[in-house]
Amino acid sequence: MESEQTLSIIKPDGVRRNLIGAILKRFEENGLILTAMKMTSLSKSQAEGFYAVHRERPFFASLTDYMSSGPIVVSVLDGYNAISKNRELMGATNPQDAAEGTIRKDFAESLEANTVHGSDAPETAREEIGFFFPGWELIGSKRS
Ligand code: IDP
Ligand code: MG
Repeated sequence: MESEQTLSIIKPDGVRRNLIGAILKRFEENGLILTAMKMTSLSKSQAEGFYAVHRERPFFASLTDYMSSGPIVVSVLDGYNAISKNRELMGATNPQDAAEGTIRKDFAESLEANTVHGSDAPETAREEIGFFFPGWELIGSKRS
């Protein structure tokens, strides 16, 4: 089975409410392997770059203000079907629609402050990992 990589972000609301450990535990308990990780923060213009795909959306200004409002924890998760596995653990974008037991159902504050980000496809995962991590910070297959 070929493993896949995805990018996870614990958003400012998650870090602010001391949820880093609780969220990382869910990844580990569900077989996703952390192969890069750091706490950092985004400037407004970095947040605009990261979410450029949403620049025409009405929530873009507010979303990028929020994403640059405090520290975030960024990780690379490795595993079989890691992209969809992570999306499954996260739950639906709107926490009101998220399934029981998902991160967003259990922790999200609102549709915007929904605690976690996860890449949605292999190409975006590659781009998003490259946005945050230079190659030498990626542990990859050396981890296990
Ligand atoms: P995703 O994070 O589940 O992939 P996207 O549609 O890619 O969802 O949206 C990116 C982020 O933008 C969401 O996680 C959420 O923080 C925010 N967002 C999405 N839709 C809305 C909205 O209608 N109002 C406010 N914020 C939104
Ligand atoms: Mg998305």
